[in-house]
Amino acid sequence: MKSYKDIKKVEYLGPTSKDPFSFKFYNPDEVIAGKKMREHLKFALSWWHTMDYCGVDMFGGPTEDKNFGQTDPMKIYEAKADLAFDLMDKLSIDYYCFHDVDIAPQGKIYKETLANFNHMVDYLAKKQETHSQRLLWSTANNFGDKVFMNGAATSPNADVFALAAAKVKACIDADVRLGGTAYVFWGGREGYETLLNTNMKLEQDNLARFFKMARDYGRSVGFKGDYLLEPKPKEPTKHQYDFDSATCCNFLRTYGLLGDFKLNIEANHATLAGHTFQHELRVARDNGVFCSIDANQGDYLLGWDTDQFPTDVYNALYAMYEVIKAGGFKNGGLNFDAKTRRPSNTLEDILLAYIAGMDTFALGLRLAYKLIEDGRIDDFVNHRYDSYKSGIGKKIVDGTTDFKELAEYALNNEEIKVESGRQEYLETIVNEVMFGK
Ligand code: XLS
Ligand code: NI
Ligand code: NI
Repeated sequence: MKSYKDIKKVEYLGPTSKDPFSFKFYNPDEVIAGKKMREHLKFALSWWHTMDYCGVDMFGGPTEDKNFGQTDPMKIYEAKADLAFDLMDKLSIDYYCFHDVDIAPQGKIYKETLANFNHMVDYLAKKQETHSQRLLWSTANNFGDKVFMNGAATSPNADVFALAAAKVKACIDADVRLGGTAYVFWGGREGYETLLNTNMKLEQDNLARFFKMARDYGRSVGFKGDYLLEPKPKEPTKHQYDFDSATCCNFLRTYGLLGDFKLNIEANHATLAGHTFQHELRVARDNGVFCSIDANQGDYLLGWDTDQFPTDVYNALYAMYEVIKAGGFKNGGLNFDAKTRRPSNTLEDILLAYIAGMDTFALGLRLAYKLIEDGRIDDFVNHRYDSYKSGIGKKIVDGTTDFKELAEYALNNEEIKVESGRQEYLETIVNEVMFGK
């Protein structure tokens, strides 16, 4: 396979199909709970993994060629764009996400790079005229170039801070042009290797200054979407400032950025932080900052961001449960921040990988609704806190008691009956919902 042009569209053939190039669970226009599956899931293609990544790892060079038959640098990137839109058409994917460096060739100096970028933004705008896909979010790669080795907005060098700002500005402009509804700040190298050379307070203050200027610029040019932090605890730096959802919430609250800023939660980053994906989503939901997802999965035996396509249905179910409870995707969506394994080096593998990820989240969506309709889990959680609905518990919740009264109450309370958490039973319910008839 040389391109996606001549292949047939991937259709929904249902769970009994053995055709590898069909969806078994994702039926884009099927309505579930009043909304089409494609609107519930808002799938997005990640440009960097899909159109650029060539299988390179620390031990070896490319296993794939993604120049798509072209040699002129700009033609290579135009070919990538053509192919990306064909691929999205074939897979019924409605959105895409990119870093500035993913979509256009690097120039010798930044001026040239920016001109190349703007050329490709025009090219994408043209593609959008004949295709239904839209940009979901863009982001600046402020970590790859050597000038960012000490960070970007947290670099000790103000010239680097300025360059980072220029790159974010260009991406926000692209967002406005291409209809993007979010702008993502993944921390890149915003963190530290050793405190021996780091003024953490100044770096974090500068990061907040950077976010505020980005927000104000975006609003001044009509960007109405959400600004998103993408938590990650480590890699590339030893300690990333946006460690996890809770750390990001604290940062946003401290610097008065809540409202404009929300979160893009990545499954593999949650694992690296020692949390489940669901935990990170729950923290975001409870703090009113849930917006978008970078769907992938890690390997529990490996301590880095392996960015595998998600195939774990339990995690997809728990993730979609949180998404539904958070009111669904609005400005965000579900971007596959995932790449095929190094030996899966053909264009067919990319198709198969997306089909796997999309079917997994389609199952997650279907099963999450089943679990909610079943009602036993929600009901259990609800009743578990019954003691706060009347008597002393209600007083605690209403804020109408104090330690004096509580101590008095405890003294006169002769027998405290604490109920079972019933974890094993609840896990069985999930299995029944997943595998029962
Ligand atoms: C890296 C991040 C990155 C962001 C976008 O670990 O996941 O891919 O999603 O910069
Ligand atoms: Ni990501
Ligand atoms: Ni990642």
